Amino acid sequence: MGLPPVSQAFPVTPQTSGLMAPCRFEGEVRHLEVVGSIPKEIDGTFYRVMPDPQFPAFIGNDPWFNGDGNVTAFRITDGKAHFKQKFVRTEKFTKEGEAHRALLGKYRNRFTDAVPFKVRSTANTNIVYFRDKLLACKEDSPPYAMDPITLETLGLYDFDGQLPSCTFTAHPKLDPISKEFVCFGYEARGEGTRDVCYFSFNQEGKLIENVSMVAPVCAMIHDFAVTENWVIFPIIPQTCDLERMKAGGEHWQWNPKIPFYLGVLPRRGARRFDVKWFTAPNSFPGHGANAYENDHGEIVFDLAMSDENVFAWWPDKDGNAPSPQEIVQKLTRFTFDPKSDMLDLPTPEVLLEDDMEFSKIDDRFLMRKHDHIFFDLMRREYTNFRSIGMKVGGGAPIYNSLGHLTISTGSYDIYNPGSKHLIQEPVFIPRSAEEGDGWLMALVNNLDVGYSELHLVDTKNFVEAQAVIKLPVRLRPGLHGNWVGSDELAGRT
Ligand code: V55
Ligand code: FE
Repeated sequence: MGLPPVSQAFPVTPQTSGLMAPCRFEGEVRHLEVVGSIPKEIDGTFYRVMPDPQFPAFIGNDPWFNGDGNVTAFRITDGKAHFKQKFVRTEKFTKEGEAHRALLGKYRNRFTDAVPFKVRSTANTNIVYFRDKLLACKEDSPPYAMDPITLETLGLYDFDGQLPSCTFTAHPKLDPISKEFVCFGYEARGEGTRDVCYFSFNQEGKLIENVSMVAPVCAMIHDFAVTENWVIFPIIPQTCDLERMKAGGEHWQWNPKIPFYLGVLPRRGARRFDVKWFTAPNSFPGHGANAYENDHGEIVFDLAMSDENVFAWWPDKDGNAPSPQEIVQKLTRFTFDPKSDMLDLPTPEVLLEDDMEFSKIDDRFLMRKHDHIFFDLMRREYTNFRSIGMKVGGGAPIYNSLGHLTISTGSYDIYNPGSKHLIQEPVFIPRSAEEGDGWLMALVNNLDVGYSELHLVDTKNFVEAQAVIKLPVRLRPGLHGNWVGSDELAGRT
């Protein structure tokens, strides 16, 4: 078989050098060094995943988004921290391991693969706990299930044959009250299709909602939002064209000519034609913080928004893309009546002018009114770029601080881990029943020493870390993670 040649070394490109050099480490380190102290009441596991290519790609300019999912578990108990890391055994990872080389081609373009794949998932975007399993998600495929203790891959997961879509979002949401697992898939009937499938599972794992819809365009729907009565689908103006893919081109192309579409569907008992596609001027919807219904029955939806194409490595048809420094995402609030026949959305309110992303709320308030939002923040003046030895870039998001916004009071706290430190998505760990009372935990890249650290910050004392947990390795920038309390894991044997 004439496979395309491939190097055994990663190219010295922004995607695979400096901070972005692949980590590729699997293993376990018990009793990590702790500077400061971890409160004994914290008992659970912080799971996160990073794209981390096992092999150098055989196609040029492979984006960070196409790396193999490598899952990290930080077990925190009795004031101690333990580390475990394992790649998801996807079909891609396994076949490439057997062949000793990359076989999967371009991001979400099977026409460029060296051998056929049944499932192209890299399982690299989010790691979510549902019932007794961890689900390693990539939005182009069903999830892979993993054992939450050993991180062993159990296999592709189709919810006991009930999964009604070819694809599964990387951002499913668990209703903290009903424990319903609210999900969707786009390109749900195959690549290039405009079909969107909304579905949910109850606590027992039974499929209880299943609606098939058609979006106005075939474009990326990365995150979504849920309220008590509605489901909301923000469409990123990155569009797909099957003919372009067949010609060996990119799955995505930025389209500045289409509006920002926001699909709104009743959450329960909806039918195919109940979806309404609201519109706003062309812009880029990033990750959501939360959505809820206010006293007037309006939807309040808080998310990161940008006027620019945040995924600049997929330019428009003329090759135009912003440079990374031009891209600013702001915490933005849409308030609108889902029953309105006026499909153009009212102008949103900008809650913060700072460059931010990766917001988290206290998950116990998900789908209901929240008052606290935590997020990653970039204040360029906090970072000593000249003294950071390690190159940063390659498409990974770069943030240097954590923010905490209290909406009712307008109070805004900032935690900065240091002038040579970059910070990844935080998770919130609750302490009392009060919304937002607890800790944030986030992975930090200490570019001074080249290793990674976990910072634990009390939300009531956002000035300095309560504990800095040191790792003897450098982890790559990752995407998403979640905190799973030991009480939630206790159900399993
Ligand atoms: C995102 C990440 C992805 C992806 C699509 O952050 C969207 C958004 C890591 O892969 O495939
Ligand atoms: Fe995401």
